[in-house]
Amino acid sequence: MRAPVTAYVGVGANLGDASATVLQAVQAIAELDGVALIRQSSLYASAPVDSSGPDYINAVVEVLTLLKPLEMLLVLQDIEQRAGRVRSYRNAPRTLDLDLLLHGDTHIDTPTLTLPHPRMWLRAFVLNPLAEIAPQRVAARHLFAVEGQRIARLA
Ligand code: PH2
Ligand code: MG
Ligand code: MG
Repeated sequence: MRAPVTAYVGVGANLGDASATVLQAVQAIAELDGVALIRQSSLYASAPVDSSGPDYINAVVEVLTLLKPLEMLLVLQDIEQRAGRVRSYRNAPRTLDLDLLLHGDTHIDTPTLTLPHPRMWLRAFVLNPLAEIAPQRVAARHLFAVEGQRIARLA
């Protein structure tokens, strides 16, 4: 038997009805075999970072998962595909982006997956929702470093 591991997934969208897409994605994550949804952050509206188009809607979820990191990546990519994600170019506007941020204490660096997510500490749209649901995982200095990025928690 595999032991369940706590993992965090970043959810983002900035095309179409982004809020509805993010909420549907959270639901799809909750319904995955071997994955239990533990917490979900509020939705946040954030200015595109190294990207273009309308503001993003972002959220972070905490799950307990029996899946290994690469298995998680595949099921998350499957949810992206089902939401109509088209992979055109890096950081292109997208209907749905699901990023595996943390998977237990896993540290890996491969062409397909790097954990922890290599840019998560630079992004308010990840750190603010993560700090809402898992404050112990976000150092104050990291939050401080992204204070200049425009982001608003939605009601
Ligand atoms: N995702 C990106 C690039 N830029 N900016 C915001 N505000 N939110 C995102 O989710 C986002 C981004 C690449 O995945
Ligand atoms: Mg991303
Ligand atoms: Mg991604």
